[in-house]
Amino acid sequence: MINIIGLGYIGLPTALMFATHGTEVVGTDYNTHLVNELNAGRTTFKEDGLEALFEEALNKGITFTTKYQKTDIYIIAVPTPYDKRNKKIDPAYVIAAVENVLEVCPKGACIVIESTVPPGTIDRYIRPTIESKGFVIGKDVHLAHAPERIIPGNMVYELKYNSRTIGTDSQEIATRIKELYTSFCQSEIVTTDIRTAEMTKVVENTFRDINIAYANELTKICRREGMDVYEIIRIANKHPRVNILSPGPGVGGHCISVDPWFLVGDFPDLANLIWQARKINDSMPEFVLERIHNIMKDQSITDVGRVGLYGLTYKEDVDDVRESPTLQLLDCMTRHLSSGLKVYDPWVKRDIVANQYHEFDAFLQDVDLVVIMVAHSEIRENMDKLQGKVVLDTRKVCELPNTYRL
Ligand code: SAJ
Repeated sequence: MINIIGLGYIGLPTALMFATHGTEVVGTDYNTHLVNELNAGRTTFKEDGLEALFEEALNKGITFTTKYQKTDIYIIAVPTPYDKRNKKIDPAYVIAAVENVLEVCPKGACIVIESTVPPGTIDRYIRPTIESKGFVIGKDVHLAHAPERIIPGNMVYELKYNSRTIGTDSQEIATRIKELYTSFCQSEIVTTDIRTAEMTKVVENTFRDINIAYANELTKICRREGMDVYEIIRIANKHPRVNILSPGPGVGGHCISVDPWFLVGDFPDLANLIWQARKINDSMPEFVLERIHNIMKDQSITDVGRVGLYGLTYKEDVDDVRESPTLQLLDCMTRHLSSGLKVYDPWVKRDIVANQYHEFDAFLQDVDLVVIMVAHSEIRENMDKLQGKVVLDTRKVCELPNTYRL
């Protein structure tokens, strides 16, 4: 049996994957409401293929509780909240989870940390926590770091088919944990030491951030020169060794926009490119605002209340708004002491900003300029509803007349 601690975006699908591939699983979360929902047969967020996997896992006997279990393997996938002001994550939940495990685990148990943590966190916080409780690492308990790599929107597929990294202190534990993940992971599982696993995960997300920053910087250059950045990237990407990502209104989410700061924070004198990339991507919401301003002048739209932002989440077809470019843009407007933009997102049911709509048609009725911030399937499948509107399309999904690009 394994005990998965933390049943959020990563912990839940991972627990379900283990449960449907021959491992007995108990999922633990301190949130009673979430545990009750799962026990009542309801998933707690939307994700392609999750419902079916959940059904199958329930049939295979997965259970959910708020209590930590006595077992040999613990997988910790708790959140690592991010503090925007000092660009640091708070490892308190990971530390608390480890402490709770130590209260119940038998001798020789293995604690696998899946949560993404800044390089060095396990040495700096987790080992001292364990040792301060009188446990000897490598004898009483073992440690492993198996950072997740799945992309929201395609998690179920990627759990099976992405390669994984497992960091441990010994080959024996590496073999034991690798065998466990092999039950469902059909791709290569690389074993290494814990610090390398921590660093590799952050390096992967930083690489993507830098690539997107390149696309965004090209967008600004092409805008000034009156050139089509999308056409340039499309052609450049035909080169066998070039693969530039897509420009956009900014980089959001809890991963790509956060992880590079770990390197900037720890190596301020060395992480120059990484820092510049962050600055470029963080400047994009302001660039979108400038574009809105120019288009309003161009189209003689004088009332900012007739401008609508489509999309509040950090990317398409997910309900996660963490660090979303739209929220960054609204924040930027508030700092410029103006507001009044209308906002709508089919994936965000609760009110989180001013002037937020919950009906697509009502939103469209009240605006003349629609800014596509997120290319949810809803708008891609209903593009004809934007006929007659002025559109600023930051995602290159709209081909209607009167469409502006970044
Ligand atoms: N974005 C662009 N242009 C692009 C691609 C993305 O502007 O060409 C924007 C998105 O709109 C979004 C942000 O970047 O605002 C991040 O989205 P994403 O889809 O690139 O990545 P995430 O944050 O959903 O997931 C990433 C993935 N990491 C990599 O691909 C290296 C995923 O595999 C990780 O598991 C995840 O971070 C994580 O949890 O660390």
